Amino acid sequence: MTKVKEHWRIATKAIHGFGGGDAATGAISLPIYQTSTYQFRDSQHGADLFNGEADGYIYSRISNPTVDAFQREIACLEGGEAAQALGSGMAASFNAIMTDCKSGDSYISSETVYGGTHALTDHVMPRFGVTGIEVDFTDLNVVEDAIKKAKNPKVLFFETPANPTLAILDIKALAELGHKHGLTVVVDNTFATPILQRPLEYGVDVVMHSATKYIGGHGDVVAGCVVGKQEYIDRLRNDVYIDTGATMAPLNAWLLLRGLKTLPIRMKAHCENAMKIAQFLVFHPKVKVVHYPGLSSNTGHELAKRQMSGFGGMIAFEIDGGFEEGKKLMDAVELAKVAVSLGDCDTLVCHPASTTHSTYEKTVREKAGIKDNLIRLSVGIEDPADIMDDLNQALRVL
Ligand code: LCS
Repeated sequence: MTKVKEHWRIATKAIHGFGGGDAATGAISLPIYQTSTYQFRDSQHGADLFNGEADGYIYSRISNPTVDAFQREIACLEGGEAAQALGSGMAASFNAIMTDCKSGDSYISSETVYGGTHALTDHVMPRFGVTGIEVDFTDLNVVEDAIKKAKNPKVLFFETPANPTLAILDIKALAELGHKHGLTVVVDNTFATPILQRPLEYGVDVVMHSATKYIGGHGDVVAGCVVGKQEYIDRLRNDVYIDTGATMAPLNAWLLLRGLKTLPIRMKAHCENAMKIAQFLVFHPKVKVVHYPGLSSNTGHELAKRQMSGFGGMIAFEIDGGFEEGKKLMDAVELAKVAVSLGDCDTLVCHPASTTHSTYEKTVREKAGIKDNLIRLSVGIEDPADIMDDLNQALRVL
């Protein structure tokens, strides 16, 4: 076992932050504890585990050693006291919001979020009597107005960089605003990862991820997690998670632990490639606008420089044309894979208006900056020249 040191740099934490392998055998690669249940020593031991007088494992929906290791690792990387692993990013968003919202309460969400998160606000939460209000988070006055008008507001929720527009939001200012009104501030840190941005350091209460993306990194896991204070994670577990059961499988926790070991070097490669591709797209005659926080022309550039240590691997760009041209471009790429999801080693490209963000009503989508001609590119870690060649030949069809 490894004694984790607070002062370690992030790349060391990514490898050792969970505290090392298996204490029982010395195995450096932690075993996949592929078990649903655990044998009690006797009936009193079982009773003690249930009434909290003994520590240990009961049932893998409640906890599992491989999943616990992933939780320690992601908490270490985000700089949080504790974490809860979940079966998906959507489960993470739902659990994070429901920890502080019950029927009759409301939350304020950024209007530019992943399409599934918008759908959660638009038609799932109302079924629980919880109202989600989506507004433009780039304007703090608009956010404050929404908080003041909301009935029993409890949570402020946002993504930065945002899916799919890459809009950058001011984490510190929004955390202060949320706290001024007594709200729990939750940030979806999926696009940045803890390698590039650690929102807890800017005062937010809770960070969540779709671990399906960069954390896993290889397109082979669907998973999520929530990181925060121990007191918050205890409430999330006891009030929502345990009895709704969006559990992470032990194999997935193991894949994520493996993915995290290379997250720092993968993010470096994603950032370098994305910067090159963004600079190439800026000068392409078929591209009208490139949204990449690394470009000095981007409205979020200065803010991104303050709160991120790199600009990430996601790019959005507007092509010359509309909905049909967007789809046409998708049909012309050869190396890039036309797919939803993001953060894989492979370059993935999608047309948000017809896929990931089709959950939005058209006018709401356009107000959120997700136009018909917007293309989202998850830049992989292939040779950037090959990605450029592919985009170049595909853009020629427009
Ligand atoms: N948060 C963000 C920022 C996301 O991009 C996604 C998924 C989620 C939460 C939900 O995570 P999941 O349940 O899928 O693990 N984003 C997707 C996307 O843009 N295309 O496909 C999924």
